[in-house]
Amino acid sequence: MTAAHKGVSASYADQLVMRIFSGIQPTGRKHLGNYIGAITQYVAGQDRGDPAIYCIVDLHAISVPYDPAELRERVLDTTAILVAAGLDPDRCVLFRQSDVPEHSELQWLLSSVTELGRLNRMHQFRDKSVAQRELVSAALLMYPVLQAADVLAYRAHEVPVGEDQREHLELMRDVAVRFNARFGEEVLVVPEHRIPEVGARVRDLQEPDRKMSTTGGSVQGTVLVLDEPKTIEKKFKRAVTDSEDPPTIRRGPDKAGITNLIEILATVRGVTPDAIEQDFADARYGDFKVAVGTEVAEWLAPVRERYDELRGDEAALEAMLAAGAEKARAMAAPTVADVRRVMGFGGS
Ligand code: AQP
Repeated sequence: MTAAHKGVSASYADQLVMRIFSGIQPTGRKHLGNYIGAITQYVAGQDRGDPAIYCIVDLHAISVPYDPAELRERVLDTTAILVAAGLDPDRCVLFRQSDVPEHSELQWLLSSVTELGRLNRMHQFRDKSVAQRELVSAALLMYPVLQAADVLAYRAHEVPVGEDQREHLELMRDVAVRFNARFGEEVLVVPEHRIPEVGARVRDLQEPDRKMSTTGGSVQGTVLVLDEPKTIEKKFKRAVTDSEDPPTIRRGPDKAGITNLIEILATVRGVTPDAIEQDFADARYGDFKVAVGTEVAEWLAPVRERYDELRGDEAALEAMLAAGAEKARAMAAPTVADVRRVMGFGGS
């Protein structure tokens, strides 16, 4: 048993190897932050996970105002992006959350051991409820409990996410610990998060003090996976830097824009940020921005091309999701059965 498995009871640790779980929102507008912070990690996880389980979280999407017809389309967009990026439905479990009702059931059951005050204090809830012009739904408040149910249903050990999800991960760990203590059996596995060392927080190119984001960012500062290469290059050319004199390509707390560009290029090249600083030691900001833009555009081009091929065949995407849901249910159902048993539901 590794340190990552320390929350696992002896019986489950014996049965399980390394289950990875992560969820992603159904939007057709996946950005470079999602791509670096999550999707590239998902692809790498396929070789480590046994299995790696990836869920398109359409139930989460209804926590803010949405259009039902569009939701269905966006699920297919996201499926196509993930497969285009390298997810292989034969090597991982890829499915739509609402196809597996165990998620909703477990959410309700876990809400009984979740502290309301803690949900009220979650940063994402506070930010999104303040920004919400229409109804602030109870679903927005309950979002982290559903997220806990997503992961705990699979007894996953590892959750690859970006830095912005750290608080939700902590809550889900506490829910698992509290549940096991309350019902006296190690039914749930306490998961660990896996946050990448570089690229955990890709920043908006125009407002580098904030994360690149689907809902909160600037249009010019948000690089979409499906942007045309020319658009990507233009967005990087206009990236905000700083006024250091002489201009220096180095990371630093007062250099959010340049630090962001260094980390992005390090991820694209698969090298350390130090190596990027050395390579561009004598470069001017303008040349550096052009280099990053060109390399990111080249990096994403095959994903966009493959996406176009896949997105045209909706029946194939639906079949992929249905097969994934079947595999997912087979794993989630035994956990929910155990949870129900220890909570006192059903006949003995
Ligand atoms: N800027 C980011 N840098 C690194 N990782 C990021 N993630 C999100 N933004 C960044 C990670 O992407 C994963 C999937 O996110 P999601 O599609 O489920 O959407 P989200 O978490 O709600 O993030 P968005 O897309 O930016 O939407 P907003 O900000 O509008 O809520 C997650 O693992 C996340 O950590």
